[in-house]
Amino acid sequence: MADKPIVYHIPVCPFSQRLEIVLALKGLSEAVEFRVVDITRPRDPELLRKTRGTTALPVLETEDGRIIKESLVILGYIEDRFAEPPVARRDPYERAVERMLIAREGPFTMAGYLFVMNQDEAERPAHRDKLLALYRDIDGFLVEHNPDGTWLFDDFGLAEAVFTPMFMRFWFLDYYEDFDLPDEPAYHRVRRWREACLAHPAAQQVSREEIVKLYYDYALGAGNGALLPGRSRSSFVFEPHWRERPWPPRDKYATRAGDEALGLVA
Ligand SMILES: N[C@@H](CCC(=O)N[C@@H](CS)C(=O)NCC(=O)O)C(=O)O
Repeated sequence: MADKPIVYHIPVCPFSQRLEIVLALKGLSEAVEFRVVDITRPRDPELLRKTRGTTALPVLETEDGRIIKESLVILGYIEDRFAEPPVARRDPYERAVERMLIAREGPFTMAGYLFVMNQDEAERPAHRDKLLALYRDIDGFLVEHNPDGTWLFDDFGLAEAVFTPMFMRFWFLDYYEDFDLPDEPAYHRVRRWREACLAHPAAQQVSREEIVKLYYDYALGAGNGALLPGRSRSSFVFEPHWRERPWPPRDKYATRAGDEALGLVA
């Protein structure tokens, strides 16, 4: 029997970062053991047995070997199990409001990932419009529930822990798609929220440089550590370390850098 829960995770994964943020907010980063999985290698059969064949991470294994999947479900488990200090709202109505915002994370995540993985330049405006519409929707929600504040409520809470890792991953859109929020009133509230989320001390597990370099293959259409044609290494490999690699080319529709240009081979 383990002496604390184990989270199997891919270090740059946004869904795992949600858990790291909530534990950091609670001052309980040591309450869970994080075990790193290399997404570019075949999955350990023992872990596959535990997950009954599914490969998506994070997965939490309790001390007595029971398995919990899905980052939002694991967040709920952490919140219930390590209740003090709370990160989720306690008041039933406020909790419902928090959940309504969190319910938007799936379409938001999907729109950003489909945008970065798009390979058809003619489709760029449609992806941009779709993501902007989702940002406007979040802006409207924040204006409705806390027009003059920064956070959804009075501080960085559960909704912020869910969205911040996505705001960080979407640095790949700034870099590879030249995407930014327009400087228009329809985005002012969500921009204020996003900037405060990005700067919060409990959410500094990854950097823009790390994300831009590791997600290069997503920008060329290959997700989850898959190998692109002509390449022998994924941009998600652990070695060489991302700090030692050059910044990838930004013009993803014109240039497809190989292993050497990306600093993936010695
Ligand atoms: N809905 C899941 C998504 C998890 C997910 O897609 N994780 C990615 C890493 S960021 C993954 O494990 N990819 C590898 C795979 O699916 O085999 C959650 O919220 O936990």
